[in-house]
Amino acid sequence: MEPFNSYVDLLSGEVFPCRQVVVRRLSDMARMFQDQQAAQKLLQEGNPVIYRVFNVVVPEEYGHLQHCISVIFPGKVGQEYFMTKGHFHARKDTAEVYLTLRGNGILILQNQRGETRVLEMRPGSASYIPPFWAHRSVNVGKEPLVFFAVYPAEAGHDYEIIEKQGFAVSVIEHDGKPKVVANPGYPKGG
Ligand code: S6P
Ligand code: ZN
Repeated sequence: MEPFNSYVDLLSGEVFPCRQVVVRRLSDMARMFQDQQAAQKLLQEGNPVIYRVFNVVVPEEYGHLQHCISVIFPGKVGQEYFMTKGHFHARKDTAEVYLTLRGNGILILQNQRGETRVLEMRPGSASYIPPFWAHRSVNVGKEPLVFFAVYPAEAGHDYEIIEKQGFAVSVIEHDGKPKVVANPGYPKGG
């Protein structure tokens, strides 16, 4: 195939040209938030967009590099900040790099033993997600969190484990600041 450029608007995160945009609203992931009462209220008030992903389309084959921009909007469900669904890669032995372009976030990582790590996301942070770590990004700031991701094109996404069990930690606002807390719903022993 021919080499090509894409262009990123560093403020909005929009990619040009873009043939594939994923839009995640609260209704797509409402059960992932801790405060179900707050989630239901927000759903009734208008079902906000939580994030968008602008994908550059490349063949989903070994050797290619998938790349995209994610934009997580600022906001909270109860005290919990807007976040992505989070996933393992379907091919768990594939890594990923996130380069944050705008905003402030926390990247939650969790391995198959249920051990978690968190990394800060701010303009200029290049976060390395090694193979076998599930990942979820959380916008803890007041502006959109915009980051560029690149990963092996054959990696795929596995949302099932996270949909069932969630992550062992959540990020909530406490005294006006983000705080990483244990998730009471997470099954003990991973
Ligand atoms: C893909 C990469 C990101 C996420 C995006 C949305 O491997 O990690 O592009 O897909 O940030 O998150 P999620 O969990 O809904 O796919
Ligand atoms: Zn990923």
